[in-house]
Amino acid sequence: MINHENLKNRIQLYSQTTFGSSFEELLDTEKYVVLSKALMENVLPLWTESRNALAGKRRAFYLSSEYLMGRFLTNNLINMGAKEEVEKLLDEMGIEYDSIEESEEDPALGNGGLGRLAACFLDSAATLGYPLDGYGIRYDFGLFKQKIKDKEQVEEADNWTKFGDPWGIRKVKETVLVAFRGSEIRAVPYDYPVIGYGHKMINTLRLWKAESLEEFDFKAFNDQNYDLAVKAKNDAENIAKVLYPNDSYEEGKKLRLKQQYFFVSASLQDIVRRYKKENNSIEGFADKHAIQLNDTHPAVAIPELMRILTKLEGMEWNSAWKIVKNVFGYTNHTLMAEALEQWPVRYYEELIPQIYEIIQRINYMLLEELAGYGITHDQFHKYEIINNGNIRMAWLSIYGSKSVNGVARLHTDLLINQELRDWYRLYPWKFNNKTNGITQRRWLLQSNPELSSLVSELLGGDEWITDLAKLKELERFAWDEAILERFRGIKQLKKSQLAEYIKYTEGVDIDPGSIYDIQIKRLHEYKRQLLNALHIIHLYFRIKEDPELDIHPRTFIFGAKAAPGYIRAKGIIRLINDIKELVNNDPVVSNRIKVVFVQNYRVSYAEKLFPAADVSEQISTAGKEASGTGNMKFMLNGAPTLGTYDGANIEIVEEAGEENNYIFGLRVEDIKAIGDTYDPKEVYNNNPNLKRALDSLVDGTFKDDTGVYREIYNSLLYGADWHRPDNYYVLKDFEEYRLAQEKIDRDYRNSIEWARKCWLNLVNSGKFSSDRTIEEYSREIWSIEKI
Ligand code: 26W
Repeated sequence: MINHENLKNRIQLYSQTTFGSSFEELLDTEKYVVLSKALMENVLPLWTESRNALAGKRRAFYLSSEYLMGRFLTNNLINMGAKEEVEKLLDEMGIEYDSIEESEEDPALGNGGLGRLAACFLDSAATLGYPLDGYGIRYDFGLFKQKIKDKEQVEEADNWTKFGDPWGIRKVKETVLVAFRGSEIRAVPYDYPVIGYGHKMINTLRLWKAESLEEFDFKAFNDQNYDLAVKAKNDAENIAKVLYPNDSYEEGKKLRLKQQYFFVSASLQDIVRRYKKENNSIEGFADKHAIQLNDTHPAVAIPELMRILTKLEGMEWNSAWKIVKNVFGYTNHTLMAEALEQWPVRYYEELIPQIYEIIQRINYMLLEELAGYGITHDQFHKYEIINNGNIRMAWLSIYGSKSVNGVARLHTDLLINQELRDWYRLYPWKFNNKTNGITQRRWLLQSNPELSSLVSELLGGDEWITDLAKLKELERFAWDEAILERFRGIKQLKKSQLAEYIKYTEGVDIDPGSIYDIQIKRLHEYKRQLLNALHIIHLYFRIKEDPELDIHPRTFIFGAKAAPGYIRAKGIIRLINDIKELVNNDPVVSNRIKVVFVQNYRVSYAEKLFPAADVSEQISTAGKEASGTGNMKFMLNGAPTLGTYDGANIEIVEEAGEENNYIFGLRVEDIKAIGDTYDPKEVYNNNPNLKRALDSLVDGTFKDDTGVYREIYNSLLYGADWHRPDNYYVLKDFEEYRLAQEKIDRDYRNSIEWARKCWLNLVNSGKFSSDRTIEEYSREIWSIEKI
């Protein structure tokens, strides 16, 4: 498919014209840029063809402030079906592909689950042939890079384009202007190809860069006012400068509001402009477009589309509203109250007054509608979009959309029965569930080629790559010991590879014969890394008092970034690193258990961790994790879940069997039932193991010069002024967690039985392909057809 001579010539040409020397002499990062640029030529024809095929068709757009795409090169090569060819070609030139692959900066334009979900969705839509394009922000700096220094998280800027951005095409001609009060900003699009697996369709991810209308004020410069000379430029560029590092905590920063309006306005103007090129009237807009709001971050799209339709297109308010209500869908990704966006009215007035006016009118319309339903004034506060000086973005999103969905069954049930109960009563037809999924292309085919080969061999083909439900046909091999042995061998290999990488990146020696027990996700109290940590402390003391303790060696691996302002989360990172020092440096204990904290957890690190896992830690407080998607990546790579009845864990064990997983702890109904009667001190006083572990936070076991361990200890036993003691039931769930861990320790020793559990997880993971999720969105919300 790829003409070798041609590609080689292009590679040499780009090497010379871009970096001034031959390809062989370039740095790996430069080789990456040159190779990618050269490959673009193989992408363009299909990309153009795919765009042309969209003319007149109904299409969907995904608006998201975050995309965690992961590295492009390998993924694009695999999806183009050209990876082996290119590897061979490089080999002929005496160049190793792997080091080029590893030199690519991992673009971290997202925080966690929400951003990675967006990336999986784009991959699935392009693969299945659905017309779904993404819109977002081309941040100059992605999520901070994390280093651990003296046990603590240190943040560094992530200049992800410093060696170039070969997959992004700057389309200056399609620049649009975005108006804020008193200033206009240029939004310049960068297009990234989203190549479907099998290379049959290429969709587009369009990310906007913020630029200034005026580059430079010459007069100010002449007057030696250098800062002023570039002020307009800096102010404009600051809008897309950096991704806000908060995940599930809303901070209400003006610049963040500017980011939201900036990319939303640019995207909608772009969509409308394209539509008008093909159509002479805007009336039919809703028939041709579905726009999905990835959480409320792009919710300002609702009043912005109203503005465009009424003020620019001259439509009547009511006809415009009909269109708006038929175009948008809203996905909710969290039940955490502190993550629900509310913007102070004064920010809107100050930055985008033209939009605030429209929101006010939408709010009046809502109240009139409520009155029409016979809802009395004293009930209005439950629904008001503008309430108490704030704009409630979730309320705006629900009112202005035709569909509202949660991301796992439990999550949607909780939305309907609790958080959004009042809205559900009003518009039951809007509510629906779309359980999340992940793309098997990146999370199995790419990250675990060895297991992929075994799967293809046993299935006699590779249809599973685009039809994950096929895996179910492999269920019968769960009783074939020869196959289970091969499966075990692959896991062993992935564990050795990870051990080598961890040695290289973290300098820690780990034993591939130990159980790899992995918890990788953002650091948050509700995710309860602390529960895991306390249990390790407990094991430490157990081994100290009984060095002969009969346990299988275990390696506890953590990866997590904390929001820079989240003090307690940072304290937990420090604690884990303190435990790591204590455990790994103890000659008796370190032969039995080890602790690793992988620095700068990100997509490319994740690709090495999931395939090597023996145990998947999914231990959030029941009712708090909307879905989780890491849980699915572990399952797909054959790791049983140690988890609570929360998010998608419930559906995972429903598919794979409870007997093949380790479920423990309080359920949503239990938490409801114990309510205010819960007293963590009682639990603490009655459980010596727990008491000993928890006391270590304050008894000098760890040096606590900042007092953060004392603060964590107090938060569990006494609470804080903003929450009750042990708000996340860490102490309450400790004993059941410990017992579940003991069971894992016993079960793991029967290696065939264990392999069978792992296998049954793998073969039952079909439901969790994002292909399935995208099919559901396409059919039930977007009403789009495959091209
Ligand atoms: C405004 C601050 C902020 C930033 C991000 C608040 C909330 C968010 C996201 C909604 C947090 C998030 O990523 N949620 C995760 O979404 C995943 C994809 O649906 C789910 O699998 C995770 O359970 C959920 O935590």
